[in-house]
Amino acid sequence: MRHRLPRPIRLGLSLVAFAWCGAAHAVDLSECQGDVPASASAAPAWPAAAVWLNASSVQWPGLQLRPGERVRLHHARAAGMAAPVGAAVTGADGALTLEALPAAEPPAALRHIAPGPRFAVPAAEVDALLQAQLVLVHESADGRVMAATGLQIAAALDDRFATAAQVPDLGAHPSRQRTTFALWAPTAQAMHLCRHAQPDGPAVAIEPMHRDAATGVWRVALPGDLSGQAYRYLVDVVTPTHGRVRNLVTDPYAVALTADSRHAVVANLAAPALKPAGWDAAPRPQRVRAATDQVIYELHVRDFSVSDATVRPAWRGKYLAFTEPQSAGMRHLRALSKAGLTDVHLLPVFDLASVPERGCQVPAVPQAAPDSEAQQAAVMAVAATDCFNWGYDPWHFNAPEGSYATDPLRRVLEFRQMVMALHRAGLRVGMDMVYNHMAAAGQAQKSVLDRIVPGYYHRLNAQGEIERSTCCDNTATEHRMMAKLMIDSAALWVREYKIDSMRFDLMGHQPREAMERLQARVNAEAGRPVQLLGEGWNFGEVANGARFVQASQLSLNGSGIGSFSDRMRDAARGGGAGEGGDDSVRRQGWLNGLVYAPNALATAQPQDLLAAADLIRVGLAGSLRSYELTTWRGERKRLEQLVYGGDQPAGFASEPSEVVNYVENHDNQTLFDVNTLKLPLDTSREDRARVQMLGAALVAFSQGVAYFHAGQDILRSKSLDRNSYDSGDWFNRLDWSYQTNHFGTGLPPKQDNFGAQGRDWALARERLARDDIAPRPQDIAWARDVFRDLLSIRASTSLLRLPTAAAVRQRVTFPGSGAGQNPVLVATRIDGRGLPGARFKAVLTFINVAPTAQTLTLPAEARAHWRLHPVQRAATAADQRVAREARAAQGRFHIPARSAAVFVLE
Ligand SMILES: [Ca+2]
Ligand SMILES: [Ca+2]
Repeated sequence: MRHRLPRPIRLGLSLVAFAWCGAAHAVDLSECQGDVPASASAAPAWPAAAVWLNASSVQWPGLQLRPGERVRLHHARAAGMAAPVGAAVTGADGALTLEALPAAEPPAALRHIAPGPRFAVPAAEVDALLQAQLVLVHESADGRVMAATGLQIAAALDDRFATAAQVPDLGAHPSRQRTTFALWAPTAQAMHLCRHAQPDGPAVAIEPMHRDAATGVWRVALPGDLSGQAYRYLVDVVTPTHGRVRNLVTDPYAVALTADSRHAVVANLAAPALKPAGWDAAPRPQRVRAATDQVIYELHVRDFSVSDATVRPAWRGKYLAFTEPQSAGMRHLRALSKAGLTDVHLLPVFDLASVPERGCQVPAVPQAAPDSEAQQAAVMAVAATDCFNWGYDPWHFNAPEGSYATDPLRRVLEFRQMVMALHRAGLRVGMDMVYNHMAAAGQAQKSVLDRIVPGYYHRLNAQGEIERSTCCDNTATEHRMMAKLMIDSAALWVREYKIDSMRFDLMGHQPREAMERLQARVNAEAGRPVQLLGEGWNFGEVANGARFVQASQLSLNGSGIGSFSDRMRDAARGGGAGEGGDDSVRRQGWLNGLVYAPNALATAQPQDLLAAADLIRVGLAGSLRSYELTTWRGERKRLEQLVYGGDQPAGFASEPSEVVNYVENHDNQTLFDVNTLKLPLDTSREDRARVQMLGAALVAFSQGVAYFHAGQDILRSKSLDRNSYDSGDWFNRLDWSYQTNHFGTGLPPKQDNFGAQGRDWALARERLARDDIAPRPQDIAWARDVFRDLLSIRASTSLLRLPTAAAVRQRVTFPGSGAGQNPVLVATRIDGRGLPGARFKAVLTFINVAPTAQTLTLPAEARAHWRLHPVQRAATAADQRVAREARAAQGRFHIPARSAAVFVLE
């Protein structure tokens, strides 16, 4: 039920006076009680096709205005207007006849709106207009409605209230003398604070708030330190869909929350009670000097420990699991840290909407056949109320998620305990930030931003509907206060939680300009560089710069912000994200048999393998625009001249810090699973493990940021699930006892894995039912140890982590490339002369993907004394095939089957 005002309120001349007036006769404490009500969804009174260009003009795209006709802006404080075509507008308080303005190009920020006439709005009226229901009407000479539209308000608010971006204290701020509350809501007609003495107890007080006319920020200051008290706001505001409402809503700047985000909680993050012992003085790992030093492990808090029997039961799946130093999981992370891992990147850990924070369900999953439908049926039956979700559904950006705390009221303290424990293990902590959409918008129960400033925070299409290209209700980080929220939030995490690095979900939906301001701000807050990377995909309503210069792969170059690279990923894995049916088998990659080990459905031609080998080299050279490669056709080309995906440059980065190399992350199938689809069915278990480690070697040997998915090192499988965001613990768990990789634990959930006519399930069944695919413990242990050797090799020399494009151009070459090459064996030579930290005079890495040994003869190296890398020739070397069989003599390099070998000049 939506919450309508009890009676119309008359508008006072002074907005402040109005707020007092409203408090005096219209609001009582009962309105503060209970849960935030859900409103039935409703269509807007009018599509919002007209757009404010700034605080003094509007444009009506497509309007044809003939002589004698006019455009009038009708307004109604209490909403409830009607504008029926052919009749007169009803319910308005008044109307302004708008003067036409000369035609002009729209401002750059509104480049996407269609042409149409423009009209001036009198500046003196704008504040009152923006608080009222508005309808812009095309009227005949006798005042009948010919057409009516709502208005998109963002540019007017960004212009009129520009100084709000400098407000430093949005949210609740307690101190000994007083506690201040501040919320930006320039279109609100009134605002009250509901205060609860106890979290989730009844509201005990309702306080009127006062509007600052310059910024549109509403404030109240109350005596005393109110830390620990809960609060919400009552916002009287006109919505496009529900007329004037009184919205009970939490605080988008809340730093703490009660269970399930029912209330915001006042908290002083500097208070000793919210800090683990030693928090302030605890040292942070100092192991990343250049962004390319990062070696990242992407990990979900719950996956990490939910099935780890060495963690006390109450801490499994929780932040505190990281504080069990002797658990199997922490031993695993410490071993990776010792080998060279620098960062753990956590999937979303801010407050998310999709997991109950108390009383989540744990499904009883039956023991059933490896290809049975029964397991996924049991998991999916409770998916909406179980304890698992990836968490890409942000609710409150500035508070930790409560389901990962042992008690949602302890979320701040326990999050910090996790950070401290990871830092103690030598690992930096990165967060996955999801500012591109919200869990909900409009008058939905879990909507926050849109119930405070309706129509402002989300990106709208030409009809005023929220764009949903990201899956969900897209935010508009090109709007001043949405960008401020994002930047303030990122700053809070680095300042208050010692976050070391950040990854941004669908970063291409955000302006580069906002990301660069964010970068400057987090660096300043932290007093150190905070490395940023993200998904720079280019799609949706913002694609190709339609609205702004994006923070996307192709337009981030020069920013120093990293983008995931699909170039090497797709060449290595084969096919691409989102493929299904026979394609998911047919389209093999460089790692899993393309041409040289065809599967039953394969149709690829030799040139496909040659082209893939060149894309692998693109990745090894950091996907740099300026790097020159001789292609398999014998042409010398800069990587930006090489074509990828039909219409894109293969090289997109200016500097190696701008590329993130990976072959597996939480999206799509794990590498083990994709290889299961594409490798010939009779591939041995040992070879499956070897192929997986060739993928890891590719990342470890590439210039740029190295990025791995948790469990990639222990052959992680999701039983072929291609989208496990809500597939429960069952399809997402990790086994740090190294007994199983969870392949063959049932058909993956039907919703994203069934395929056309069930073809994907049929292909899955064929594989899951086989008893010769799932690895044995010794295969998992082998992969685990080889992976650590690969990290040690990367850590051993700065040559695998070159910080600049100039250094890559100067030092990296690809012997054996060009025309006439052997595409199954890719060699990379990196010259070490004069480079600090190189340790070797030169390094030569080899990856042989073929199931047979390969030899590369390099006459130029005939006199050099190449030796296997110390890690690979040590008695403890994990890959004994390489230790025994890889050889270099007189410029002949012999690389055993399916092996990655590194030679050095000492
Ligand atoms: Ca939550
Ligand atoms: Ca779930």
